[in-house]
Amino acid sequence: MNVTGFTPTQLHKSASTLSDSQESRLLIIDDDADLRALLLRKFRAEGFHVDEASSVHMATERLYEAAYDLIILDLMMVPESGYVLFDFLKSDPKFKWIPLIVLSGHQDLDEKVKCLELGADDYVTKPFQFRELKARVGRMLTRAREYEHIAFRDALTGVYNRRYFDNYLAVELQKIQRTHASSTLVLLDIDRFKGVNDTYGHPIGDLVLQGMAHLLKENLRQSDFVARFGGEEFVIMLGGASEREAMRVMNELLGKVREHVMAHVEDQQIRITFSGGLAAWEPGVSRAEWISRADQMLYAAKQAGRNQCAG
Ligand code: GH3
Ligand code: MG
Ligand code: MG
Ligand code: MG
Repeated sequence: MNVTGFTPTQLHKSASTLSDSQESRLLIIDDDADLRALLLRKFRAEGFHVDEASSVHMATERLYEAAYDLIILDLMMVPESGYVLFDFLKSDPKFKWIPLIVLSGHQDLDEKVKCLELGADDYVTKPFQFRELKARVGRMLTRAREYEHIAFRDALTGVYNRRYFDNYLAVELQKIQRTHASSTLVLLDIDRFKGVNDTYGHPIGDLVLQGMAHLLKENLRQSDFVARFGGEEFVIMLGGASEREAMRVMNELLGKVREHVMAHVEDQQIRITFSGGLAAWEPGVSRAEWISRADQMLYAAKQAGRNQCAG
């Protein structure tokens, strides 16, 4: 559920109602091996994924390797003090949002204030009770998840929003360029949607959008990605799918959407169709080009009479 690194796999799994520990990844940075072992054992027993680092240097390496949901940082470490990490974390957009709890032997007020001013979200002094630390971690993860929801979800439909999609696509494209795994991008646009609004009113239009998002989530795989691209357009990324496979998936989906009653108005059943444009990844394609190719295919599907997909 990492808001920070825009790491899709992390954000992806935070989808809805996970408990604090599930799928959350903590990084414990402390030069005290016994304390690390204790925290590792206790947090793992609570269901957290936990990594450890014994120095500032090792911590920075870990941070580039995995996306963390929360960091617990010891201040007094050798050779470099934990303070060194504040600058590193807070100056990088990938890391600056990761909740940071300082664990310190200092009871000193100046020290506490300094840490909070530098960007620590909480300060716990040693010796501490694990229960309290766990409660603070849980609270912080919940709040981060709430922020994440507001920032990256579409309020009407609950699927990811355009902002999240832009970040997702950037990271995903990098990954695909490395692995050359096939992946197909789909732009989907509801047909004659303006007519729904004009005939039945905006609230019914909203219901249709919600119904559409619901059908998308229900009929695509967990590993597929759905976002509201804007208005009555959605964008889908079918990971691992060739254009041919994607076409089969989308046609199946279109069949389901056609049959689904999106809303009832008096004795009328409201159904819709959509048009889809498909573009498989090709080496060398940029983000903008990829989207533009899907958009061209969408236009072709509309031109060909709507209620179909083109690729
Ligand atoms: P086409 O088949 O060519 O796509 O026709 P269309 O009517 O779907 O396309 P058009 O772009 O003309 O209309 C899109 C409409 O979607 C216009 C806009 O008012 C409506 N719309 C966009 N966002 C929302 C929303 O959040 N709620 C509702 N109810 N309507 C919306
Ligand atoms: Mg120490
Ligand atoms: Mg449109
Ligand atoms: Mg439309």
